[in-house]
Amino acid sequence: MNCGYVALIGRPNVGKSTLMNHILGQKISITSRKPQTTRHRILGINTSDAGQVVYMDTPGMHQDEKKALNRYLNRTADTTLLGVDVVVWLIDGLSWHEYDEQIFKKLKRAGLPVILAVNKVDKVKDKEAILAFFDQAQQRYPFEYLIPISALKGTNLDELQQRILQLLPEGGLIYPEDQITDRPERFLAAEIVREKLTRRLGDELPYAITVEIERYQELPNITKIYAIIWVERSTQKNIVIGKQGEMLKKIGSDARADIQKLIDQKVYLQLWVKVKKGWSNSERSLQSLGFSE
Ligand code: GDP
Ligand code: K
Ligand code: MG
Repeated sequence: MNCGYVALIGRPNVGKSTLMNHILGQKISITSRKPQTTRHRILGINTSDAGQVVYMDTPGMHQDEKKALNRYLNRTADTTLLGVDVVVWLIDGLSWHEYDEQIFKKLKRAGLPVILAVNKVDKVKDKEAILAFFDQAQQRYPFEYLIPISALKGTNLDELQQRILQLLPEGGLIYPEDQITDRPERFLAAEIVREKLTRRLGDELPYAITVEIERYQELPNITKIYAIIWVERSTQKNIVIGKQGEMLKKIGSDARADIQKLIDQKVYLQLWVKVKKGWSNSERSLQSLGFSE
């Protein structure tokens, strides 16, 4: 069998987390229309008779290095290429962006086998254009394979997985065959709460939010989860809570449904909103909130 590590890389919002979730058939990595949704490196492990593929989902690179949170995200994205066997580079649309030029440079240095996956082909009408783009891409970099996919609809994901397996080294399992991620359930629960916040709140607010699980109690018939939603200002707290608590209630029930699906057990979820001034801009607050690698 073939076993190894695969880095999923590409600009924010190209669909890296959506791809990993579709392949695993579970929500391991949260997704949204907004960049910076993924903040942590998360492993998704897919084991079959043919072998074991360990996907590494990563946050994209972020421009504004003044913020401590962005520096953290960039460090995480930067170190991902160390130690992987294969790279899957996702792009969205048939053109290169400024950000992609940085990726070309990094890949040339790393010298790893790379699959170029053009994602969101469900939105592309002109299929001929994809082939023309592949011709042009191959002149820029010696890609092993070029595959059009839809992470959302599942198009060509079987082919993608077969190609990945072919490129992985022969060897034994890296993780036990029933393990699907390296993150504990309480981490995934916090991420699901953050996904609902990110999806329901306006464009800027998600960046000021982090979620901390204060208590995670696994009882025989129910799992009780007590979470704190940290924001940076009291005005943000009011928005998260909403009129008569409506917003917080919606976020709680969305999150509870997804966590129940994930852990396959009844969930009681209690959410508190608290203010910690400037948490995203302080290395020390980041550490105390679990941002460490
Ligand atoms: P990431 O930042 O690269 O991890 O991107 P996400 O996985 O969070 O996806 C960003 C957005 O693109 C989300 O709204 C996804 O639903 C959407 N998306 C991802 N894959 C596809 C796809 O194949 N087709 C379409 N139409 N949308 C997609
Ligand atoms: K995103
Ligand atoms: Mg992501």
